[in-house]
Amino acid sequence: MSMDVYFATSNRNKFLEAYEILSKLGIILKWLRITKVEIQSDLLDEIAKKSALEIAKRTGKHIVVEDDGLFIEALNGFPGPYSSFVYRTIGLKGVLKLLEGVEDRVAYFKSVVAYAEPNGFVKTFEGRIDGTISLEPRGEEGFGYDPIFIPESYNKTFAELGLKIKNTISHRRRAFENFAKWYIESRRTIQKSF
Ligand code: ITT
Repeated sequence: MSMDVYFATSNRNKFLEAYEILSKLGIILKWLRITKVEIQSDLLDEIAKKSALEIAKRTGKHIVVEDDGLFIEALNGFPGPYSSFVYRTIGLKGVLKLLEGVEDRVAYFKSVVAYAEPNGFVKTFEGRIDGTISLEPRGEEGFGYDPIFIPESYNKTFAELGLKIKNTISHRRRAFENFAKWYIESRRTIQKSF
Protein backbone atom coordinates (compact mmCIF):
# COMPACT_ATOMS: atom_id res chain seq x y z
CA MET A 1 0.00 0.00 0.00
CA SER A 2 2.76 2.43 0.91
CA MET A 3 4.41 4.37 -1.89
CA ASP A 4 7.92 5.75 -1.97
CA VAL A 5 8.35 9.39 -0.98
CA TYR A 6 10.82 11.42 -3.04
CA PHE A 7 12.58 14.55 -1.76
CA ALA A 8 12.95 16.94 -4.72
CA THR A 9 15.99 19.11 -4.04
CA SER A 10 19.20 20.20 -5.70
CA ASN A 11 20.88 20.41 -2.30
CA ARG A 12 22.67 17.21 -1.25
CA ASN A 13 23.13 18.41 2.34
CA LYS A 14 19.43 19.03 2.75
CA PHE A 15 18.68 15.54 1.43
CA LEU A 16 21.21 13.85 3.71
CA GLU A 17 19.91 15.64 6.81
CA ALA A 18 16.28 14.85 5.94
CA TYR A 19 17.17 11.21 5.15
CA GLU A 20 18.85 10.81 8.54
CA ILE A 21 15.94 12.44 10.41
CA LEU A 22 13.23 10.40 8.64
CA SER A 23 15.05 7.05 8.66
CA LYS A 24 15.04 7.18 12.48
CA LEU A 25 11.27 7.58 12.29
CA GLY A 26 10.85 4.64 9.91
CA ILE A 27 10.49 6.48 6.59
CA ILE A 28 13.06 5.86 3.87
CA LEU A 29 13.33 8.93 1.68
CA LYS A 30 14.47 8.79 -1.96
CA TRP A 31 16.33 11.60 -3.67
CA LEU A 32 14.89 13.27 -6.78
CA ARG A 33 17.82 15.42 -7.73
CA ILE A 34 16.38 18.35 -9.61
CA THR A 35 16.57 22.12 -9.64
CA LYS A 36 13.08 23.42 -9.01
CA VAL A 37 11.42 26.28 -10.79
CA GLU A 38 10.41 28.44 -7.85
CA ILE A 39 7.69 31.06 -7.96
CA GLN A 40 8.56 34.50 -6.63
CA SER A 41 6.80 34.95 -3.30
CA ASP A 42 7.35 36.39 0.17
CA LEU A 43 5.86 33.23 1.64
CA LEU A 44 7.90 30.03 1.98
CA ASP A 45 4.65 28.12 2.29
CA GLU A 46 3.41 29.25 -1.13
CA ILE A 47 6.74 28.48 -2.80
CA ALA A 48 6.98 24.98 -1.30
CA LYS A 49 3.36 24.07 -2.05
CA LYS A 50 3.47 25.15 -5.69
CA SER A 51 6.78 23.35 -6.37
CA ALA A 52 5.68 20.12 -4.68
CA LEU A 53 2.39 20.00 -6.57
CA GLU A 54 3.97 20.77 -9.93
CA ILE A 55 6.65 18.06 -9.50
CA ALA A 56 4.17 15.47 -8.16
CA LYS A 57 1.89 15.99 -11.18
CA ARG A 58 4.78 15.94 -13.63
CA THR A 59 6.49 12.81 -12.24
CA GLY A 60 3.50 10.85 -10.93
CA LYS A 61 5.34 10.39 -7.61
CA HIS A 62 4.70 11.29 -3.98
CA ILE A 63 6.91 14.32 -3.47
CA VAL A 64 8.28 16.40 -0.61
CA VAL A 65 10.03 19.70 -1.16
CA GLU A 66 11.44 21.87 1.56
CA ASP A 67 11.89 25.60 1.39
CA ASP A 68 14.02 27.33 4.03
CA GLY A 69 14.77 30.84 5.05
CA LEU A 70 16.98 32.64 7.53
CA PHE A 71 15.05 35.56 9.04
CA ILE A 72 17.16 38.27 10.72
CA GLU A 73 15.10 40.53 12.98
CA ALA A 74 17.32 43.62 12.74
CA LEU A 75 16.94 43.40 8.93
CA ASN A 76 13.14 43.07 9.16
CA GLY A 77 13.28 39.38 8.28
CA PHE A 78 15.78 39.65 5.40
CA PRO A 79 16.94 37.46 3.64
CA GLY A 80 13.90 35.23 4.47
CA PRO A 81 12.50 33.67 1.27
CA TYR A 82 15.44 35.14 -0.68
CA SER A 83 18.04 33.26 1.42
CA SER A 84 19.25 31.13 -1.45
CA PHE A 85 19.80 34.09 -3.78
CA VAL A 86 21.48 36.14 -1.03
CA TYR A 87 23.77 33.24 -0.13
CA ARG A 88 24.84 32.87 -3.78
CA THR A 89 25.37 36.62 -4.28
CA ILE A 90 26.59 38.57 -1.22
CA GLY A 91 27.25 35.39 0.80
CA LEU A 92 28.02 35.11 4.51
CA LYS A 93 30.45 38.04 4.32
CA GLY A 94 27.79 40.29 2.84
CA VAL A 95 25.23 39.33 5.47
CA LEU A 96 27.75 39.96 8.27
CA LYS A 97 28.56 43.33 6.71
CA LEU A 98 24.89 44.33 6.85
CA LEU A 99 25.01 43.56 10.58
CA GLU A 100 28.20 45.50 11.32
CA GLY A 101 27.74 47.45 14.57
CA VAL A 102 24.31 45.90 15.12
CA GLU A 103 23.91 44.58 18.66
CA ASP A 104 20.55 42.86 18.31
CA ARG A 105 21.53 39.80 16.27
CA VAL A 106 18.40 37.74 16.86
CA ALA A 107 17.42 35.49 13.94
CA TYR A 108 15.55 32.31 13.17
CA PHE A 109 15.59 29.59 10.57
CA LYS A 110 12.28 28.44 9.19
CA SER A 111 11.61 25.31 7.21
CA VAL A 112 8.45 24.52 5.30
CA VAL A 113 8.06 20.97 4.05
CA ALA A 114 5.34 20.47 1.43
CA TYR A 115 4.08 16.97 0.66
CA ALA A 116 2.15 16.49 -2.60
CA GLU A 117 0.54 13.68 -4.56
CA PRO A 118 -0.16 13.53 -8.32
CA ASN A 119 -3.93 13.69 -7.63
CA GLY A 120 -3.54 17.30 -6.43
CA PHE A 121 -3.36 16.64 -2.68
CA VAL A 122 -0.90 18.93 -0.89
CA LYS A 123 -0.11 19.64 2.78
CA THR A 124 2.60 21.66 4.52
CA PHE A 125 4.53 21.26 7.78
CA GLU A 126 6.67 23.85 9.54
CA GLY A 127 9.70 23.91 11.78
CA ARG A 128 11.58 26.81 13.33
CA ILE A 129 14.68 27.33 15.42
CA ASP A 130 15.53 30.60 17.15
CA GLY A 131 19.05 31.87 17.63
CA THR A 132 21.48 34.67 16.87
CA ILE A 133 23.97 35.61 14.15
CA SER A 134 27.65 35.29 15.14
CA LEU A 135 30.19 38.08 14.65
CA GLU A 136 32.24 35.98 12.24
CA PRO A 137 31.90 32.61 10.44
CA ARG A 138 32.92 29.71 12.72
CA GLY A 139 33.08 25.94 12.23
CA GLU A 140 33.55 23.51 9.39
CA GLU A 141 30.48 21.28 9.34
CA GLY A 142 27.12 21.73 7.68
CA PHE A 143 26.36 24.08 4.81
CA GLY A 144 24.83 27.42 3.85
CA TYR A 145 24.40 29.76 6.79
CA ASP A 146 25.51 27.16 9.38
CA PRO A 147 28.82 28.95 10.15
CA ILE A 148 27.03 32.12 11.29
CA PHE A 149 23.93 30.75 13.06
CA ILE A 150 24.08 30.13 16.83
CA PRO A 151 21.01 28.21 18.03
CA GLU A 152 19.32 29.30 21.25
CA SER A 153 20.85 27.85 24.47
CA TYR A 154 24.18 27.11 22.76
CA ASN A 155 27.22 29.32 22.27
CA LYS A 156 28.51 27.57 19.16
CA THR A 157 27.36 27.89 15.55
CA PHE A 158 25.61 24.99 13.78
CA ALA A 159 28.86 24.47 11.85
CA GLU A 160 30.78 24.09 15.14
CA LEU A 161 28.14 21.96 16.83
CA GLY A 162 28.13 19.44 13.98
CA LEU A 163 25.44 17.44 12.28
CA LYS A 164 24.54 15.16 15.16
CA ILE A 165 23.45 18.01 17.40
CA LYS A 166 22.05 20.09 14.54
CA ASN A 167 19.83 17.20 13.48
CA THR A 168 18.25 16.93 16.93
CA ILE A 169 17.19 20.59 17.15
CA SER A 170 17.09 22.12 13.67
CA HIS A 171 14.21 23.74 11.78
CA ARG A 172 14.52 20.81 9.32
CA ARG A 173 14.24 18.26 12.12
CA ARG A 174 11.09 19.91 13.45
CA ALA A 175 9.40 20.26 10.07
CA PHE A 176 10.20 16.68 8.93
CA GLU A 177 9.17 15.30 12.32
CA ASN A 178 5.77 16.98 11.93
CA PHE A 179 5.52 15.54 8.43
CA ALA A 180 6.48 12.04 9.65
CA LYS A 181 3.89 12.02 12.44
CA TRP A 182 1.14 12.94 10.01
CA TYR A 183 2.38 10.62 7.24
CA ILE A 184 2.64 7.55 9.47
CA GLU A 185 -0.82 8.21 10.92
CA SER A 186 -2.37 8.77 7.47
CA ARG A 187 -0.88 5.49 6.13
CA ARG A 188 -2.37 3.65 9.14
CA THR A 189 -5.78 5.11 8.41
CA ILE A 190 -5.56 4.09 4.75
CA GLN A 191 -4.49 0.55 5.67
CA LYS A 192 -7.35 0.21 8.18
CA SER A 193 -9.91 1.17 5.56
CA PHE A 194 -8.86 -1.74 3.32
P1 ITT B 1 16.51 23.40 -3.08
O1 ITT B 1 15.61 24.61 -3.21
O2 ITT B 1 16.91 22.78 -4.38
O3 ITT B 1 15.91 22.38 -2.14
P2 ITT B 1 18.35 25.31 -1.85
O4 ITT B 1 19.75 25.17 -1.36
O5 ITT B 1 18.05 26.37 -2.87
O6 ITT B 1 17.88 23.87 -2.36
P3 ITT B 1 16.52 26.63 0.02
O7 ITT B 1 16.05 27.57 -1.03
O8 ITT B 1 15.46 25.94 0.83
O9 ITT B 1 17.44 25.46 -0.58
O10 ITT B 1 17.51 27.31 1.03
C1 ITT B 1 17.66 28.68 1.16
C2 ITT B 1 19.05 29.01 1.60
O11 ITT B 1 19.19 28.71 2.98
C3 ITT B 1 20.16 28.26 0.86
O12 ITT B 1 21.21 29.16 0.60
C4 ITT B 1 20.62 27.21 1.84
O13 ITT B 1 22.00 26.96 1.71
C5 ITT B 1 20.31 27.87 3.18
N1 ITT B 1 19.95 26.86 4.16
C6 ITT B 1 18.88 26.03 4.11
N2 ITT B 1 18.87 25.19 5.16
C7 ITT B 1 19.97 25.50 5.89
C8 ITT B 1 20.54 24.96 7.04
O14 ITT B 1 20.01 23.94 7.67
N3 ITT B 1 21.66 25.52 7.50
C9 ITT B 1 22.25 26.55 6.87
N4 ITT B 1 21.79 27.10 5.75
C10 ITT B 1 20.66 26.57 5.25
